[in-house]
Parts: sequence; structure tokens; C-alpha cells
Amino acid sequence: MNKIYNPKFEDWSEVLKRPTQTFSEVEETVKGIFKEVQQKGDQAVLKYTSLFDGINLTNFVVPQNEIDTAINEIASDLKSAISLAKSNIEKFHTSQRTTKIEVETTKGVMCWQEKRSIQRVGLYIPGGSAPLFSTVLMLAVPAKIAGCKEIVLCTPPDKKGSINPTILFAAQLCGVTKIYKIGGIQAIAAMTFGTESIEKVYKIFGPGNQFVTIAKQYASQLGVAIDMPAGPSELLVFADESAIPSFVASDLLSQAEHGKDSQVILVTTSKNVLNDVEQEIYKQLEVLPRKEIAQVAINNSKLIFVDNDENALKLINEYGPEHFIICAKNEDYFLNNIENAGSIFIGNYTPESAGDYASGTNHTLPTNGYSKSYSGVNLDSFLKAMTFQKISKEGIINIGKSIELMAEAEGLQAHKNAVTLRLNKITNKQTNK
Ligand code: HSO
Ligand code: ZN
Repeated sequence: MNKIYNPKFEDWSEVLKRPTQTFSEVEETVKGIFKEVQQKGDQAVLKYTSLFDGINLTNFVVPQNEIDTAINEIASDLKSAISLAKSNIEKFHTSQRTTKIEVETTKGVMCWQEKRSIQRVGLYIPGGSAPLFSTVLMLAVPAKIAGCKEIVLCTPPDKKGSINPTILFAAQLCGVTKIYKIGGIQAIAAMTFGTESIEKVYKIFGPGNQFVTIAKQYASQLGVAIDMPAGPSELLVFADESAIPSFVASDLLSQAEHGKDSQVILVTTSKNVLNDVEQEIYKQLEVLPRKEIAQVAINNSKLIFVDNDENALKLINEYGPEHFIICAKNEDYFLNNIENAGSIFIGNYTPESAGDYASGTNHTLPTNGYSKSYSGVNLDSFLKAMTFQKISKEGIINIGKSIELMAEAEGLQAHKNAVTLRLNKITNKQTNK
């Protein structure tokens, strides 16, 4: 691990640099596959499923009997665990509902805002070495609460053409309307354009490898909304003498095991904590089943010592981590002044894994510094705010003159006329009387 002591401000951007990603070649592949899926529909999706997933399918839709079999395979204690997580995620996201906002801005001018669900959403769930069925809960639960009508889920099949049973169970439990065995770029293209058997959606959610990430970005250029530009998992822990080093190390490793490109950082005001956490990391890493992956991420990670809480906070706000754990005596100082972080975990007994699975908050969060400008997935991600207005005769008299003057100043006579005609009608009526 890289140990850094009191980095100078000029060096912060180098110290806080994320592992580099190169996208240029991927972009061409993405464009090619999108074009083919747009032109040839299912046939192209089948071709790329055979090529990338190594399975020749004739149909992508997961039939109900396959879902039922999967549900029977899952141990009952895991089912209860998933139900507890679902219930907490439901409670937290239901509480995010907002009521209609209504204001009379000027006498006779009523304006209000209401939210409506995005009618068709697509959820992407990666396959691979760790089937993240928890992500199904994080996306499908708020989609359902928001009232999305079509909740489509795409996930890649394994070499036998199956999908991990826990993904099917979670999807069924959370009210996903259709599950397709498709992954990668072809899945994102299929949800963007629609094919003979896959519905086109209005917004695509969910994490993925760099192919999926670039495909989502390309989809967004073609008019489909996306949740956020996703990247490798990150965690930054601030720990002072009040932190328990073995706990801190376990948290850092929990994110390091996601992928070789994950990034974990410790910021501390204590040299003892820095050394103890480092020792603990190597001790715990030794026995992890995903040691090989976590080791690479740990090699790229940093242990940073800073002199005081103020410098620590500045550095953290500059980095803008996806996840931020605070274990500090001066906890309130960090809580009150943190500006950029996706999700924040407080105290020795709040592991980041809690937010990944079961406390109720969402784990689909901005990475790569996007916490400076993006929110994590929440109920509003599945809704659109629409505005309404109703103006009475009194209202248009009250604001009409201002609209006329502004329209005229912008050189837009037709805009002005739309008001003038109405004002004249009202005045004539009044003079006619
Ligand atoms: N920490 C990941 C989410 C996850 N962890 C799913 C375990 N399963 C990204 O926030
Ligand atoms: Zn995680």
C-alpha cells in the first residue's frame, strides 16, 4: 500500500487519482454492436450472446417455470435475509415520496408540481464472479414504489444458459415485469432500440463492466436516460484514534474485493492508526477467497496521514468518494462539513456492507468523483417532476403586461400576441358591459 504523509496541496490531484481507464477502443465496438442490434434486432442479440457468453439461445425471455425452480433452490434463511433487506429498502425509499407542491405565485396564477413515474425502465444486473442480486433490490424496489409500469431486467446467462437463482428470486420478489437472459453491450442496445422480443425502455439503470458503462453512455446520446456514469467501487475511511483498526481494515477490504480496479483510501490523523490498519489489512487479506482480486486493488490504494481534521476534510471533499466512513471523535465536524460523497457511514458499528445490503439506503452511487454533481439512485430517479399552471382572468391581468414587455424585448411578437389577445378580450368584455 502507498503510505503518504501530509501531501502538499499541489500534489493532491496526483495522490487522489483514480486507477486509469481507457475507453477509446471500446467505443468503436459499442457503436458497431448498437448498429447491428438496431438493424437486425433479436438475430443480432443472439449472435453476440453466442459470441460473448458462449451460449446459443433461441429465446431470451426467462419463462415462469425457470423462475419457480430457482426460487425452490434458495435456502430459507437466505430468503428471510433478502426479505429483511427488501423491507428496509422499501421503508427508506417510500419515505422519500414528496407531496404535490402548490403555490399561488401572483393572485390568480396557480402553479403546482407533481411527480409521475417513468413508465418503462430497464435494470442491468451484471453476471460474472459475484452475482449481485442485492442490486436487483436496490433498483427494482424504488422502481415499484415509484409506480413504473414496465420494469425490465437484463442479465447475462452463464455457459449453460442459466441465470443465478438469487437474481431470479430477487427479481420476482420485487415485481420485475420481465427478465431477459442478455448481457453486455447487446443488452443495453436492445433496451435502447427494442427488438422483436425486448421492449425499448426510457431509462437504463445499473452497474456493469467498462463495456456496459460505455454502452450506457452511448445510449444516453441516443435519447435514453441513464442513472449515472458508473465506475469501479470506491471507499474512503477517515479514522482517528477512536477507530478500531481491524474494523477499518475489514471495510477497506470489503470494497477492494469488488474488482482489481476498486479504490480504497484511508485518511487519518494518527500514525498509530495508519500502521495498525495496514497490518490488519495484510492479516485479513491472507484468508480472503477473493484475495487475488483484493490484493491488486490494495496495491493501488493509499494510506494518507494528515496533520489535522481540517486538512482531512478538504482532501475528502476534493476526492468526493462513493462511500465515506467516518470514525472520529470529532464526528459532527465531518458530518456538518462534508460536501462531496455518495453515501456516508458513521461510527465504529456502521460497516459499509450494511448499506450494500440491508440498512435501507441505496448502493447504486456516483463513483469517480461524480459525487460532486450526481446523487445516488433514489426514489426520484424513477420519477419525473411535471409542472402545471392555471391562470384566471384576474391572474392574466396581473402578469400579462410583464409578459408582453419581456416578449417584445426578446423580439418575439407571437408570444406577446398570445397575451394581448386575451387581455383585449377581457377589456372588451368589461367595456361592453
Ligand atoms: N459496494 C457496491 C455494491 C455491492 N456490494 C453489491 C455488494 N454487493 C457498490 O456500491
Ligand atoms: Zn460492495
